[in-house]
Amino acid sequence: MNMYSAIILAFTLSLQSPACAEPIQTNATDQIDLPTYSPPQIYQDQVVVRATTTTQAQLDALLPLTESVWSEATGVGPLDIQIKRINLDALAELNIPYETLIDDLQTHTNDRWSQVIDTHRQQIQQQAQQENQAGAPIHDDAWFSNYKQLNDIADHLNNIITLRPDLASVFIAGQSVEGRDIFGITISAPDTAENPRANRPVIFLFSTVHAREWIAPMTTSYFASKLAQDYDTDPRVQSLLDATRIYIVPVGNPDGYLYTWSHQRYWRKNRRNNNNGNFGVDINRNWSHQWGGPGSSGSRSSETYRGPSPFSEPETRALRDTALSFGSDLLAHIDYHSSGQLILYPQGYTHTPIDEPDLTFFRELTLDLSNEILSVNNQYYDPIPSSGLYLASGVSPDWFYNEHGVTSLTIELRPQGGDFNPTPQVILPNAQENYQALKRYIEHAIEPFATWHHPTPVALPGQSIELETFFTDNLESLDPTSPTIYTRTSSSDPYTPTPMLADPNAQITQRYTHDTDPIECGTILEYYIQASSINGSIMTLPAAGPIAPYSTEPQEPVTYHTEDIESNTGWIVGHPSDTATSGIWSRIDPQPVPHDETRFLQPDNDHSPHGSICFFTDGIAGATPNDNDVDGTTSLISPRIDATRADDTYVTFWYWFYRSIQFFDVLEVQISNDDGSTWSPVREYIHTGFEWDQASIHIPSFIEPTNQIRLRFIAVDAQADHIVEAGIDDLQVTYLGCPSTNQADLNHDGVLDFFDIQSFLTHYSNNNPIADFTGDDETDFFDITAFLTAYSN
Ligand code: 0X9
Ligand code: ZN
Repeated sequence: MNMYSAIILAFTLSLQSPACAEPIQTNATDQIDLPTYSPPQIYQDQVVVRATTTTQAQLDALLPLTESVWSEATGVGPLDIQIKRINLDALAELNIPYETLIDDLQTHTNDRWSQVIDTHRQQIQQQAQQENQAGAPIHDDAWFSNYKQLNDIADHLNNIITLRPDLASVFIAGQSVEGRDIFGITISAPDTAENPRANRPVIFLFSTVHAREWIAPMTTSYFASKLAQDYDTDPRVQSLLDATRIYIVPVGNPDGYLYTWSHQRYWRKNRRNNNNGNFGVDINRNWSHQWGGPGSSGSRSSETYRGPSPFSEPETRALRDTALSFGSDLLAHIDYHSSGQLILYPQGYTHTPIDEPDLTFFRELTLDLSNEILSVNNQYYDPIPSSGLYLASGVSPDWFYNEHGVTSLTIELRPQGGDFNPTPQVILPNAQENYQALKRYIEHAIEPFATWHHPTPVALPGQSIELETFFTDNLESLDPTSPTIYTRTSSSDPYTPTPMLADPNAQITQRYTHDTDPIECGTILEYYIQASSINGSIMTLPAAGPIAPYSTEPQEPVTYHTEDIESNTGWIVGHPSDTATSGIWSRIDPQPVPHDETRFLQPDNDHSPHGSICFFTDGIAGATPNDNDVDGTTSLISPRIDATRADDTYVTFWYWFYRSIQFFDVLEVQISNDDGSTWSPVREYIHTGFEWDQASIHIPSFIEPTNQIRLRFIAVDAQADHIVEAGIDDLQVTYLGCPSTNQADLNHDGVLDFFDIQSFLTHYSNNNPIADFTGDDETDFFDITAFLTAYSN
């Protein structure tokens, strides 16, 4: 062990003993007297606009004119920028259209400042009244009714450790450029002989490496006091804190944070003096993994200046060293930012996705967290890879995940649009919804060695299926030879054990598979999985093993209604409530519109392998991307669907969605069971995938099935300068069952009749592969003969 690790180790050990916890020292000169302080009026004659560039040259000319980029994404297209009003003329000269978001930045900032001061006054009064009765409680929602200065945040943590030294202690992660302590708090159940703290794995959370993101330290401060408060009353929190140590650093960039209170509300970086009058390094471009790559700047004046070398900044080093001090105890990490309502998983420096099965692991995890958040205040957080937002290199999760195999996320808090000044009323609901997600995140992290199994895939009659299961080493390592599957096809038989096959390992997740024997229709396969750690802990999936196993019954998706859009079978474009003036849905072979060198915002082709037509919002390319896109709302209504043939009827369809900006722009899907008189919401697509994506909707989950079902697809473009493109193709209606044995029973109703002939002829004339009865990839005369032969049997 070198000297350095020895110090780290000693430091870590000291954290484990709450008796050593000294309160965080605050510096009175760091505190502003809110009612009397007047921040310098430096935003006079500045505005925030959304400028839309169409070429890299325009963007290159634009950036030097800006004071700061507010959008999460810097790229050609719409960009939110802070800019001097006098520079707007230059935008006009550069032919860059813009729309004003904040007309007078100084007034806006002053308005918010007065809000903070008014709330502060009220709070002081309330506190004075309360303190006459009792001391400050460990957690008080009222504290979250306003933004708090650095010292207040330190006091908040100090209050927690004073009231609950058995649960919490504070620590210093390191010092900032200007020498301030980067403080944090550890929350964990009391240290006991049976469950020593030192054995518990660590969840590491930090926030506010970007100074202006004021909602972030409020969120993580909420976690600290709320966890401590809930420990006594909420068994769920108790078991989480029994199992882990939660380390929270609310303000990763204390110098910058103070500077946003005292000098520049919209300061982002740390306060490094870069000389030449330039200050600040972006701490979230200063981590070593792929440092210097795309989405970071080598220019000292840039908002995303990466610093002279990886970990050049003491703030980044403090967070890194804290993480390293946990060694292999570190299970999971989150870096909280604002804004945009996003749950970002690795990686950020490249569009190349991470390897499977980690990718599936992160997708499922973040979708789950998004649903947790949604359940609290109905706020949607988009779970996407960070590169889906924009490329950024030297960001923290890339380091945690790629260099250390630690599950790691960036969460962009409220609001949805890029405002660093949401009103103080947003603090509490934002914290509450994220607290809900945090609890789930910790639960995912602490299974002894996390294992999960996908919902059993549907077995096709007479075919083998691949069952898969996943393991993530947490506290203990999986014995790689141990995963075994136990199967049987009759409940009176014993189970047969078979070792599962290991797939090549990814960074954090190991996948094991088993191919079953072919399963006949009418047979039920029951199975469970067992594995052990190298320490001998046994994990059974599902937990009750042979007593309540997983089961699967072969079922085939039986498609009895197909709409390939090659002919119009009753689709309706338009609804009285539509407002779109352009970009109206039409049946068309879409014309390609490039987004960048490799991707299209409007595709070259429809989705069907045969044919070329789909529904698209206009679908003509136009002179610029913003021509012929949707402005307003436009509705497309499907033909009538009969959903009464089976209990579980699904509609699947392929959709395209592109939007140029995170805003209210969306592709909404609604469902009706009364032929379009009334509509209920089904889905909202907001993520740009640059490809056709398949959606599957289980009708009974949304509406009472009838034979009068219709779907309505509404493309919404909230603002004319946004680009929105949407497409729909290949809609099918399907149920799961054992299929009819006669191939000519095309509508799968068990009878051969006129409807099957009609269906055959429609498919035949559309060259639909369903009409390819001879299976030679062509629809020709021989298929008619083959159909008639099958029909007459
Ligand atoms: O740019 C950042 O550091 C984060 N966004 S913020 O608006 N808070 O500055 C997001 C980083 C996420 N990573 C990638 N987009 N690659
Ligand atoms: Zn940020």
